[in-house]
Amino acid sequence: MILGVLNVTPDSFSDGGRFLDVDSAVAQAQRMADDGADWIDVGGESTRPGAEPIPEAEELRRVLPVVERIARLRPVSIDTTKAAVAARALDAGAAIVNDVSGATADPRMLEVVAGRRAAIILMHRKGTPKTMERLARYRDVVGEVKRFLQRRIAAALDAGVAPQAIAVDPGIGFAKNLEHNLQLLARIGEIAALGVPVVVGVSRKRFLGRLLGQPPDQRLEGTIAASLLAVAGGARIVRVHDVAAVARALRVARAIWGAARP
Ligand code: HH2
Repeated sequence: MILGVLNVTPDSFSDGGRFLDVDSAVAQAQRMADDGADWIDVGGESTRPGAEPIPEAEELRRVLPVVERIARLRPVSIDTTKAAVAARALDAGAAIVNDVSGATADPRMLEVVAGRRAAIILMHRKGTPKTMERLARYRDVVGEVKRFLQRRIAAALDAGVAPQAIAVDPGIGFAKNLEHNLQLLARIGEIAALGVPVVVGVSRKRFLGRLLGQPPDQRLEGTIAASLLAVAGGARIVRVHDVAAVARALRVARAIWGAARP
């Protein structure tokens, strides 16, 4: 499945400032839906390394009008770590919360998701966008990420979130260096063994730039290669900006995987 990225921010690392007005955001959502996105992920606060946090009112001002207008096109996930933003977005038509803190940043997040019978993506990160770069230290990155996600699944279940409404994400690029990202992608099956759908977001990320020496707008081939291999390894959902290209690549890959089965 494909989760199309729609950042309504001035400062996201690859599409910041492009979809700030509601009409251009809605047009981009429509394009992604036409191109094969199964759902659309709306984010109002950049999480790129070093990004400044923004106040709740500003995040709401950016995301709510967009969520309201695109919820009819495709299911919408709201990319936020704030329970109040999640609550308002769910009330405006979103169906899923995508929390890059694994629902640790706001103690009310799981209660909000459970109370509205919504779904949640629990992502692994360490620290915040301001601090995460110096926290990229692990003895066994896959084991640590897996244990964190297992604890967060248990917390979500305890709060009353339905088991079928939980997905996890290893958080590629969030307090991880190149080697950590490669390890997580190579061993994504170990995360999938947790038994809930795995989301992977590699789209245009810096580790691809490190490997290829390309700026964010020229990382499409890397995004496709890493997304396909993640799905081959057991990920169920890829979070991408370039929906049309990734959807086409996935169609070819699926045809080949289908032929391998008798
Ligand atoms: N990556 C980003 C933001 N949200 N959510 C999930 N579940 N997984 C990810 O890998 C992920 C995410 C960062 O990418 P982007 O939205 O393109 O940039 P920015 O945070 O600068 O808006």
